[in-house]
Order: sequence, then C-alpha cells, then structure tokens
Amino acid sequence: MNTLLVNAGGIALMALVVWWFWLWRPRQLAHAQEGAIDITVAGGVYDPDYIEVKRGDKLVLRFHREDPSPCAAQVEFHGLGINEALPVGKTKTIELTPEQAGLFRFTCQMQMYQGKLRVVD
Ligand SMILES: [Cu+2]
Repeated sequence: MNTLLVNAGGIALMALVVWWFWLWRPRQLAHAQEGAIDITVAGGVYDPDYIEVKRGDKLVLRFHREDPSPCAAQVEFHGLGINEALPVGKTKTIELTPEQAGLFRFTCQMQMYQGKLRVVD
C-alpha cells in the first residue's frame, strides 16, 4: 500500500515535470523591442505570461493588478533578484536590463500566477 502511494506521488511529480518542461505553452508572447509591455494580473494568470527580451536591452514592464486577492500581491522574478509589491488598481512599473541569457520565471509569492521571461542572446 505504501509503495503504491509512493509510486502515485512519483508519477504525479513526473507528470508535473513533463507539463512544465514540454507541455507548457505561453498564452501570449510579448516582445520587449515593441516598447513597454503591459501585463494584466487577473483571474490567476498574467496576460501576457511569456516575455522575450534581448540580453542587454532595457525591459519596461507595467503590471496592472486587477485581482484583489492577497495571492496576487507580489511579483517575483526568480534568479533576477526582483520582488515587488503590486498595488490593486494601480500600475506598477518594473524596469530591468537582463545581462544574462536564459529562461526566468516570474510568479506571485505563492507561485500560483506563473509567467516566463526569456532572455535571448
Ligand atoms: Cu499567489
């Protein structure tokens, strides 16, 4: 019985890994060279939730938080040292110039809201 539970947990974990690395598709892609990017925070999703920027280019993100739940209160860019509060009904501008290529996640503090920032060479 215990083995069965452990296996079920392992399969669930594998499914999560598969989903995250292979099945996840962006809802909407935004390119930084088109200027400042407006991101709506509502209904459990960032829109757009996939942002592409060239390394060394300045990125201006304007977060518009419509979701009043505490879940959406903060946005954290993992690996970039950015963690900012998002006031409800106001625009929060976050500027960054990524110096390192790679794929960086941005999430709320509970990681329910999920987005990705891709920095290309
Ligand atoms: Cu959250």
